[in-house]
This record gives sequence, structure tokens and C-alpha cells, in this order.
Amino acid sequence: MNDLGRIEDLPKDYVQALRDQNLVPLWPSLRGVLPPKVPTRQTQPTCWAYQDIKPLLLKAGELTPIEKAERRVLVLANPGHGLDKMQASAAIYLGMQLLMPGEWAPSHRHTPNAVRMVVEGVGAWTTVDGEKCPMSRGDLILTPTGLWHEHGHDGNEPVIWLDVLDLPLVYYMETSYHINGERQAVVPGQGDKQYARGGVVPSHGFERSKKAYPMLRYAWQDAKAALQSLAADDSALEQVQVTYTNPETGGDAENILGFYALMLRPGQSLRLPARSPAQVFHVIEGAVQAHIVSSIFDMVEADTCCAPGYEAVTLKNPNPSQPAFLFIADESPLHRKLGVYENRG
Ligand code: 1HN
Repeated sequence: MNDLGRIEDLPKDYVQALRDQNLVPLWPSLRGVLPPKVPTRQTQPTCWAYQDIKPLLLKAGELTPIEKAERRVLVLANPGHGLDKMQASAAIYLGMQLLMPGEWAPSHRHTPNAVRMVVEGVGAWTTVDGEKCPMSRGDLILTPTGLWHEHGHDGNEPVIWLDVLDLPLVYYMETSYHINGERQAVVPGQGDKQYARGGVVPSHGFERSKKAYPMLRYAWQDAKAALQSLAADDSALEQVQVTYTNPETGGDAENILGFYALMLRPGQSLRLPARSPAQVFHVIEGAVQAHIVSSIFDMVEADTCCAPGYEAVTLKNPNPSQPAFLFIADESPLHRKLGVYENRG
């Protein structure tokens, strides 16, 4: 693999003389940082079963009060990166967060972008930039970079959601920090109501392009209805998928990670091409078998898995009579902006 000469081939005193000057020879490491044809990926195909996470998360609820934790989260860490790194992939962080009835996770803002995918429970809400977003199963709620956000819970059962952040990238760039704030005043006017139907928008009471992130909550019932009507409209459509977008720009909902909902028809097997971005798959409804490199994950509702970039993924719906629905997060907005995006088929 390394045919460019080894560090051991150099005189020890020469290597030490380089070190003393904070100098390093490139050639022994060149193949490592620039491997032939395919990048080295630490990201391993990994699956986290919700039935394994949930009891441990509920236990965290008993062990650690919210006042002490601020955010009560178990991180879904990819062993390929090392568990301490808290990374699912190079750019993606995943965590399962628990909020118990009556608890409040105080207001703060930070540079990493986040989204929440609600997994279980009713009665919780997230206030983002003054907009109070109710949290129901399958809803996607954005907390983009710099916006104040806090979580509360008026219901009477535990609420659990999946956090997806671009924290590993923002941390790597030495740009990750947070600021604590006061409880937010809730302001009227909800982006998810104003933009609920593409093509018809309110004539009064809102202005275009005032906000960088005009829509913060994407209700699952709307995304699911969109998928079902796409599937019904064209029975030959193979990839029944929607992208969560900024309704003003038409671009991705956030700057770094991309978010999508996918419907697998009953019994469908779908091959996703080998593309450069790493991906995360989370089952919202139904069952999904994911083939990723040499791993096969049999996933049920609320299970989550990740796939490295540059690998094709095959998703199968084993149920012959019911569709399956997945939430997908990937690194493609980042890859496109950086000019490294590839689709290798
Ligand atoms: C964060 O602010 C939240 O606001 C959740 O709920 C998870 C992980 C890392 C850094 C900040 C939240 C987070 C986080």
C-alpha cells in the first residue's frame, strides 16, 4: 500500500531534527491521506435497535435529573470512529433524547444545525426562534444554526426523539459553541401553517424571505400524504421520496445535512446508488431490511442505522401488504457545496 518510502527508512537523527522544527515528511503518509480511487472511511455500517435504546434511556431518566443533564441524550456512536467521538459518520451526530412529563430543557442556541425526528410520546413541544412547535410522532423539527431553542413537555408519558446534528463537522472546523438564554416568548404565526400547501400561501400577515428558515416544523401527516399521493399518481415511480426543503428558496432545509422521507411500496426492494455522502436511515412506520456493504439489518419501527459514503444500499420492505416509511439524513448538501459530491451508480 505504501510504496513511497517509510519513516523508518530515514535516519533517526534526521527525523528528530525535523520534529524539533515542527516539520514532517509528506511521502511516508501520502498514500494514507490520499488513497487510490476510494476514500478511507471510518464510518461502519451500524444499526441501533430502539428496543435496546429505550430501556437505557428511561433509566437515564431515573438516574439523571434534567436540571443536571440539560439535554438527556444517549448518543448513537459509530464504533468505526471510536465511541468517544460521538459520530455516526464524518459529519453526522445522532442521539436519542428523553423528556419526561413536566420537564423543561432550557433555552440555548449554538452553531451546529440540529433537527429532531419525533419517535414516541405526545405532549412535548420545542420552541424555536419564538415558534412553539408541537412534537408528534414522525414530525421533523428544525433548529438551524444560531436559533434559540428549548424543549418542554405538558403530557403525561415520556417523549423520545432522534436528534440529528452536523456537530462532528462544526466541531472539526473549530466553530462549535453555544450560548445559554432565557425562556422564550412565544410569537404567533407558524411557518408550518403558512407554507402547509405548496402553491397557496397566506395573502396577508406574512412577508416573503424575511426569515432564513421560514419553515421549522414539517408535520409527518403532510410528508406522509405527499408520499402516498406520489405513489398513487405514478405506479412506475421507483423512488417514492420527498426532500425536506426551505419553501422560499426551494433548496435544502438546512445548509450541511439533507433530510428526506422515503416510502417503500409493499414488498419493494430499492437499490440506492453508491454516492459520496454517508447516510442515516430511521424507520418511521413498517419494517425495512437494509443491505449495507456486508451487513444486513432487519429494522422495525424506530430503529436507526447508518451507511458509509461510496457504497450502494439496498432497502427492502418485507411486508407484502403494507408500505414502509423511512426518514433519511445524509451529507449531500455539504458534499455539493464543497464540490466533492459523486454518484458512482
Ligand atoms: C443540543 O443542543 C440538543 O437542543 C440535543 O436538544 C443534542 C447534541 C450536541 C450538542 C447540542 C438540544 C445536542 C445538542
